[in-house]
Amino acid sequence: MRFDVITLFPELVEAVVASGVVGRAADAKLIDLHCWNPRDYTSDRHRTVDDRPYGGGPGMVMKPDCLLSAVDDAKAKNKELGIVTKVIYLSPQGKTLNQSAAKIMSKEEGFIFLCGRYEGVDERVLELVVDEEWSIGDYVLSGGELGAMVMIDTITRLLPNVLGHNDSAEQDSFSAGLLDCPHYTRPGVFLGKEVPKVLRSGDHQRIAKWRRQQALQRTAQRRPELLKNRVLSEEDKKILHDFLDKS
Ligand code: 9D3
Repeated sequence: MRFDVITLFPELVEAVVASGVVGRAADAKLIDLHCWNPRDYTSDRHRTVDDRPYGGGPGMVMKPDCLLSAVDDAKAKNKELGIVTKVIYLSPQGKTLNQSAAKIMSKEEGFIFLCGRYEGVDERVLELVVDEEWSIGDYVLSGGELGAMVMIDTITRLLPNVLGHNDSAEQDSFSAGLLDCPHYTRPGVFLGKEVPKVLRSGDHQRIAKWRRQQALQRTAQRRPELLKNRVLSEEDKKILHDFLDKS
């Protein structure tokens, strides 16, 4: 999977491949990240990337010319590589990212992420080159970079061979859409608080059932909307009803 990112802050975005799961995926050449800085496509003495908005008002708008040149270079590179990539604009006006959207995106060959700063980018750039607009949630960020990094992280985790064998890829699909169960490690007693006995019973069937129960309970309690459109197995229904009856 190839990720091209159009950004005024390449060092910020490159941090996403500096460590952890995504870093190892980059080391293993499972992903390839390239940043393109619109400032490198300016030709004036001050390397100006923004200008005042037509119609007045506060803030600045990213100029269209240098942005378009950067996107065109990224596109040309991908064409040379024989890779088909959509241009995604990260913005609060976009569709909100979720796990099922990320799963669909993980089947693509790559993406060109366009990150805005200031009040945003000149609308004509969006009309000319942007295929899709995505947000990462309903809160205000200072620019698109964190959005691009979130998308790179979540898409990368879904690629074949990125997560280890035991890691959650398979487990995730089983419990997809549910909150996680509690986790414990040694010591067995910490500050007087004991690890639930069932986890130390060695009875793997009981442990699996307990974890499922915890996941269902916590989801019902904290994020009931996640269960709304979900088809529950008879086993899950029984676990949930037992819990709801008691509470
Ligand atoms: C306070 C400025 N706002 C005036 C109404 C508009 C605004 C402009 C630019 C708000 C945020 C931004 C920068 N945000 C992003 O580039 C962004 C973003 C976000 O803010 N929230 C969630 N997802 C994303 S993806 C890109």
